Amino acid sequence: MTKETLGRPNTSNKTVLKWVDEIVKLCKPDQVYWCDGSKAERKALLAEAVEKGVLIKLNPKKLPGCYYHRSNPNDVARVEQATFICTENQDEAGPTNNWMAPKDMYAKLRGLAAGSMRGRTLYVVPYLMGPPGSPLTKVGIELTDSIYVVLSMGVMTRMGTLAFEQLGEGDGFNRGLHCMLDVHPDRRYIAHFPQDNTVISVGSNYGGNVLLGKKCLALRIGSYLGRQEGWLAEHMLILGVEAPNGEKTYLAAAFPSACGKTNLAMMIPPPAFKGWKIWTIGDDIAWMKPGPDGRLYAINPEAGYFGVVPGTNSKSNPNAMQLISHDTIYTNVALTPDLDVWWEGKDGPAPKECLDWRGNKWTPESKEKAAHPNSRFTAPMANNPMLAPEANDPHGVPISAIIFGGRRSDTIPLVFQSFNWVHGVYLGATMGSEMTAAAVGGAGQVRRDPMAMLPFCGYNMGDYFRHWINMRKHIKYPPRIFHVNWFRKNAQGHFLWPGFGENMRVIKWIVDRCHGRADADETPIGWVPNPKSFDLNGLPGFTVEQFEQLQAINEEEWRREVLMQDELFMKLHSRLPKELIFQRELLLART
Ligand code: OXD
Ligand code: MN
Repeated sequence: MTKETLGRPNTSNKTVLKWVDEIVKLCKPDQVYWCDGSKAERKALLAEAVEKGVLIKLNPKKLPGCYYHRSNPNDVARVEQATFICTENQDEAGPTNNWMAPKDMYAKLRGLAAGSMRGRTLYVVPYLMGPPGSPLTKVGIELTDSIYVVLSMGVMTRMGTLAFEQLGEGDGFNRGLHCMLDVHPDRRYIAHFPQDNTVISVGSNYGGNVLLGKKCLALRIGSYLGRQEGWLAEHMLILGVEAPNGEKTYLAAAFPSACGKTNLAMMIPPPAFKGWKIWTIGDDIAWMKPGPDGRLYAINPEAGYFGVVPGTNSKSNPNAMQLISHDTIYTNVALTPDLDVWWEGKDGPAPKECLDWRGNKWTPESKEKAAHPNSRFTAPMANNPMLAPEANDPHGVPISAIIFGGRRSDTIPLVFQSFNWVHGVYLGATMGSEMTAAAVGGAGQVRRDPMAMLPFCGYNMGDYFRHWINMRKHIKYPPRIFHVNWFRKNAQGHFLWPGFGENMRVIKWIVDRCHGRADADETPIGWVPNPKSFDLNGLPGFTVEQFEQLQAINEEEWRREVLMQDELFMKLHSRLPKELIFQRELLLART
């Protein structure tokens, strides 16, 4: 950043200029910087962040172009209790969201933001969610006093003057304000005003709370806009499956956080699948709209990945290991004396000594983890060796299958297919996942997380289900809907399925079903593969009996499952579409 560019707007859009002026008057920064998104700007901002101690430059021989960041230890994850949907009526936000009336929340946040940028710089960050020129793409502008946010938004979005060019003189942009304040949990609010297309986030500097294009705009505000405008904003990866004959089939898949979405999006097929390729389009978010040919088209609104680091290694995700070997920002991993990074689950032995994510000395004898379990990499999608070129296609890709999944040690088979769209919506709506030992509620307890959108749906979840059901009328050739579970265990507590690259076998059955090539058997819960239609070649030691155990449908467990599903349905009863109640009755009658 140079003195000449400081304070000089790179747009003449009057609405933008007026709004920025209002926020400057409120927050009182010492200076205002308008980001242009250029390489020179990034270089200068990185140097400034290093000088200010916000980033540490990592060893350029081992990790060229990589930087290290530590967040405040009280600020390491999304905070659902501080996340609000502020609609005129509480019923619009629904029982699964925290709610406050917009007027009260605006008053509270204006009070907190007032004068909060004294002595600081306010950065104006214009960005696009989606490829330039796509009918699905949205413009956002984030005003922030965090240089870490500016640098991360430069990776995660298409950031800079191009967003002002797309906006022109219009006022159709998301207004985002982020004030770090003193990064104290008592003053932390992530507030969404869907009716004003506005997000205000204060008191945090953790990615999921402050990179406002991601969860806030692309999911919470996006889902609200999607219902009004006839599209779907979903917590889904998008991948392209290429068969040896060149045929490409596109799938979208929703899993709750920490179920391996990024790994699946970047999966490398096992040796037995010679000639097959998986291409990544997105690893976290899909925006989907019916296209003129009657199919459902998806774009990934993001331009980078904000992935969980621990557990990433050359077995779980070799493509990610390549991706994060250069030009990556690491947050809250461990730092070695030679300015390399380390995390639990990385290839090779632990360092003899390093600094943990808090900056304290760590040795392999230490009881605490060296890297925070939610430590992250921020890396541009362009560096993914298997990035599909279609990720930049403004038309998006036609989706043939939608996959829902969760982490379940019992009851749920490896894979099954819904009978039809509404039944598929029911599978998504009743999705559940086991919480890990670290989560409140205790290990093994199943949390219902419909479509993996529980923390991200910007309006009443019952209306969201209705929107999903209604979308069917606008899609002539709807994607087939599947449910998967990589995590089923046997009575001894061992995983029944090897997972990782072997998940390709499930993906192949799904692709074959979409093209009418694979057989399936009808069961009370849906269509399932049989050992003849499911490819087990080249999986030594894996028997047909094991496959049958994985696919087993235990009536007792299913009856319990249906009763458990009721918990969420009761909460949503006033807005629950009757189609879902009928699906439940049908399932009960079949089991
Ligand atoms: C994420 C999440 O960060 O889902 O992507 O929590
Ligand atoms: Mn996510």
